[in-house]
Amino acid sequence: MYDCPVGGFIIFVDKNNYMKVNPAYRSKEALVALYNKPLLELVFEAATIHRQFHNPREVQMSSLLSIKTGGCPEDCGYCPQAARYHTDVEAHKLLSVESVIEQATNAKANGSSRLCMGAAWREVRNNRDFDTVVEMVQAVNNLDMEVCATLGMMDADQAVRLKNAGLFAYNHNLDTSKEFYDDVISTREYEDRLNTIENARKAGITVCSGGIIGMGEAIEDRMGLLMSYMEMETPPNSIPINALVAVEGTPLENQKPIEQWEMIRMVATTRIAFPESVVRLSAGRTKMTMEGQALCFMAGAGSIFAGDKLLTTPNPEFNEDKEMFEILGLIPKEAFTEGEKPVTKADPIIDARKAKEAQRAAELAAAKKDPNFTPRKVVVQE
Ligand code: SAM
Ligand code: DTB
Ligand code: SF4
Repeated sequence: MYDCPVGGFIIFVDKNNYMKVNPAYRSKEALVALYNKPLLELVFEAATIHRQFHNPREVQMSSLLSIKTGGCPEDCGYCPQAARYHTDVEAHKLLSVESVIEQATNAKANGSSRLCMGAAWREVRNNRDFDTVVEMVQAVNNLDMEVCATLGMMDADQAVRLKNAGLFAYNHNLDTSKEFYDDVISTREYEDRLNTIENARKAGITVCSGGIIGMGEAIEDRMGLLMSYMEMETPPNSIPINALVAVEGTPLENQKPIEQWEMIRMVATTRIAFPESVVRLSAGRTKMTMEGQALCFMAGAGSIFAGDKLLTTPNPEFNEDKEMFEILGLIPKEAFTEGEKPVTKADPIIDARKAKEAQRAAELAAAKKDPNFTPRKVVVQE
């Protein structure tokens, strides 16, 4: 039961009456008609649904952390991290586990209950870097934060390994409709993305998948994206809605910014179509007013990215968001309200490596005690 801050009336949330997809909007035509409804009617319908399935005062603060930046071999037309485009993004190798722990701890102290770690990879590879990411997931799960990762394509075994490390969510966006997709990306197929989402789902990881508006697509494409989720056996637990951040040097650099009304419509339509999912108001907030964002929360947005940087592009300042929460009466959402905290299990690959390192360290310490010990000479070639 919630004391609704907006209408001032009491709403009962029937947790037994969950509805993953709204049967009234199972076709693209129905979704397009919904999206085009008079704005305030659309927002009212969305707000009504939102209150039946979620606490309207709670908005999750999530922090994004780019753990491996730039130099990506893919050609996603929106992305400043693709190596082939000349943008200001400086490529950076994988962060250390210690640095991730430090940044996660700060994010938690500032009210974030989820950390989303992003890597500019085409796909996950079974190498030392992936072992390090597994350690990062273990460490952040130990901080009692929801751990989300977005690492590109991943196979079923890799998904299980991440789940065992304590991964709560995997973010892998379809980005747009099947029809418009080829206008934006050519180096990986829509089907590849669906497979990765399926691998996360099968491993028991919650799915976070959404898209970008403002790339030159039609309203039918925005609704086509939602139709792709309608057609899944289970729709995503979270649906991030991003407005394109047009970055100089990318093929989409000259795209005209969308009106914030379009963001509100997209959030509201997604909310109505998928009543249980968390709709995440994601990239593009720097171009929105507080009033525009308020309408998104009214229409069912249940999360924002907090902190002055997304992965590589700017986001509103932390203090601005703090003030917005105070003015609108929003409360940062606690971790694990949408699912249980995963249990971190031992990882055989990491444990074997650590055992080997410990053995080497012990051997070295013993050798140093030997009076005849002389360190091996390292020959540096000119
Ligand atoms: N490399 C991984 C992948 O593509 O799956 C993970 C990181 S990627 C940056 C995550 C998502 O960020 C993309 O799928 C896209 O939806 C979003 N994104 C990237 N650049 C963006 C931009 N300029 N504006 C809005 N969203 C963007
Ligand atoms: C998502 O849908 N949006 C976030 C998160 N998932 C990983 C990423 C937005 C990135 C915006 C461009 C950048 O900062 O590089
Ligand atoms: Fe690479 Fe991901 Fe950017 Fe595409 S969106 S270029 S896969 S980092």
